[in-house]
Amino acid sequence: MQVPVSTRLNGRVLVVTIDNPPVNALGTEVRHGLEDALRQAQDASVAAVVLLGAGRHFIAGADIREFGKPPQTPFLPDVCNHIEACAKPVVAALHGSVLGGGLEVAMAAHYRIARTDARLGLPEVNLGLMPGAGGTQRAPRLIGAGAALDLILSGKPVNGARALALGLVDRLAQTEDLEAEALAYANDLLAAGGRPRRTRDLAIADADAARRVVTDARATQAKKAVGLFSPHRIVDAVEAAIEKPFEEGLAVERRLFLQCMASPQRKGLIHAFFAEREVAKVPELAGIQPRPLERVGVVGGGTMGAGIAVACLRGGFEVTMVERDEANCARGRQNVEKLLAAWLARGRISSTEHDRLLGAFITTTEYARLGNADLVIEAVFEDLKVKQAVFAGFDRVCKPGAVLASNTSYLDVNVLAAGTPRPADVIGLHFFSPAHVMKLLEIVVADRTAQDVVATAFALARKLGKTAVRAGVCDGFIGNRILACYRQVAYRLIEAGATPYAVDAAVRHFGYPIGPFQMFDLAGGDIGWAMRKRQAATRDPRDHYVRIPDVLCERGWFGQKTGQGWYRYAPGSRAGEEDPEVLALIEEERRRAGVTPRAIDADEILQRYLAAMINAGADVVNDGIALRPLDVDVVLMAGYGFPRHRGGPMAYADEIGLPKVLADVRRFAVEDARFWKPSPLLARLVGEGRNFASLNAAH
Ligand code: 3H9
Repeated sequence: MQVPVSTRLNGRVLVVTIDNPPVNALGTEVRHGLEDALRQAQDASVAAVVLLGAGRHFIAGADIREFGKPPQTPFLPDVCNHIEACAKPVVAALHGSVLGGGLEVAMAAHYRIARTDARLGLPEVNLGLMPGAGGTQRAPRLIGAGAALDLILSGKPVNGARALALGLVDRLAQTEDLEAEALAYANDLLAAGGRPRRTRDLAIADADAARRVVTDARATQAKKAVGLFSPHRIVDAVEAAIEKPFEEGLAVERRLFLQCMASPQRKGLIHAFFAEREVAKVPELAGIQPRPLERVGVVGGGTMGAGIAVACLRGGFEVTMVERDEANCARGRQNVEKLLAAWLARGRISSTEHDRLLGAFITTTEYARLGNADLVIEAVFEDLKVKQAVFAGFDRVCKPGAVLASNTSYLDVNVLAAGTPRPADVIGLHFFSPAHVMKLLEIVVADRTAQDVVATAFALARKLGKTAVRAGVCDGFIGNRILACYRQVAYRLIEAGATPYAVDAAVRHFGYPIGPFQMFDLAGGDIGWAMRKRQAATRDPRDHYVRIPDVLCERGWFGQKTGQGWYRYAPGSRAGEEDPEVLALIEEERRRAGVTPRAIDADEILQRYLAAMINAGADVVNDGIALRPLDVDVVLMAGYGFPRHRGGPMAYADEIGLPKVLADVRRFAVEDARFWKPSPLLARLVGEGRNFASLNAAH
């Protein structure tokens, strides 16, 4: 059996190595191992201790998999206190991730040496938590209350050089050999008669300034972290570091940490963390090697094509963009240059990087230039005929084995594949706009797509830093198919009596950054209108159809780009104002449809909106379009703004209970059984007393 903590005496220095792959998380065995090592350090032969992490990281934090289970001794705060209490100097040698509990261990050590590329941070807030092993008490003592609050509230790590400047570490390693340098540091300390230097004994610099920092942070979080639990507890804990003796501060931290641990937000965020990693594990791809991938071709230089090109350039690929004529080539190039220039201006890339990326970019009108591409992506107008013409071009010029991808958001990838003599190479890559920013990529696997093509798409996503989710073929795949359902509910709600502003407010209150009507205004109403017009001929006349969005579009009110949509926009402003004219139009349309408006409160708005979303999510899983409920969660969180702290709609449904969701759907079905059809999967799970998580676990 592997020992997660080993010790070895080097001269008079006890080298303690934590080796708990993949990230040296501080699980129970590691905590026991550290306690044993500290006992060994009491031996007279030991004069100093060096703490090291084996592999790529020092320690990435507490073991998140243990959260929510009965806690096991020894507890991490006690282990940290014991490290700090050690009578011999303890040096922490830091590389890779030094996160959460890992940084808390390091701060409890007496001295710290780090590699410049180490990543030191307290990211607990991203998991709905706060540092719980002394971090809120030791960080302000080491680096001051302001820097500590920045580190803990942002959750963002700093590198070794920044950590040195902050006073979080004492020395930077000058060579690759961190162990040798840490040993040398320990021996230097011993030679100079160095004693343990305990963080707990440090006074917080300028307590009055620290108090002002806390007051400011509290005010900022009151605005920024509305509805979130842990950020406010973090400010309270840092305040305790200033106002109370160390032991009392630790007790405050412990109490608040346990409150965070018990909150549903912690559950939701940790589900999000694991779900985002789980989506990359597609069972059918085990052991399948991706195809080689170096050169990418993009057809279409509009907003989408340019965003995809920039994402691919940043991912390290050479990109050839094809447009139909010189004018469009120039426009495509300009679009790409604009995005790169914006990154440069914001410091996201250096000027060297900017020039390198542009150097890897070619525009051309000749399809033949795609001949050496390993992957081609079409990002042309969302029309089957247009896309089929592009695929015919691919057939002519692409080398055998090239992956042929469509960035369609709705169209049938099977039909596109059937139109080429190489259907096994065809796949859907549904990027989200703006494609160089949005994290989500739906990988749409058609019936005849080869498995190594799917593996190549996942490899591409990894290189682009995107969260990829496998989706099957259907109208809208995972995300847009579900969106189509809850968008309908939003329209029905305003027809029935709610205002768009009340719907948006309720959805924002739930945790979305913006409401659906704000989203429609942002995306532009014309696209959905065009689609509704296309679908009009095939729409079942028995389906209830809400005409209100069409009425707005008929007036040319497409949203932000026309200055008027569901909201009214002052010239140059993106902040919409409520518009009495829109309310009058809605009123008129209700009269025309014979609807007597009724009062609908925020609870009902959310019940309907979320029930439609969850029910559609269950259908998507039931039909095999999504592999698991967690895939639906990731799509809606990464691409559609569903609040992460609620863990996605399926995890949220588990939280409120599937019987309640099913009862809601059945209750609404009494009014309109054609729209509200309980998902067979939802009904089956309720019948079996199971939840969506049980399906995630079954994979
Ligand atoms: C904390 O410390 C609380 C304390 O203050 C108080 C306690 C009392 N535990 O991300 P990757 C797994 S809270 C368990 O793909 P990368 C991960 O699931 C913690 N498992 O690799 C994956 O497993 P699998 C504060 C963990 O190289 C594998 O490791 N710390 C943990 O892209 C590889 O992960 C954090 O929030 C963990 N802590 O990124 C840090 N971390 O292979 C969270 C990872 O089965 N971790 N795993 O799918 C990270 O940010 C990234 O994992 C890291 C590596 C940057 C370290």
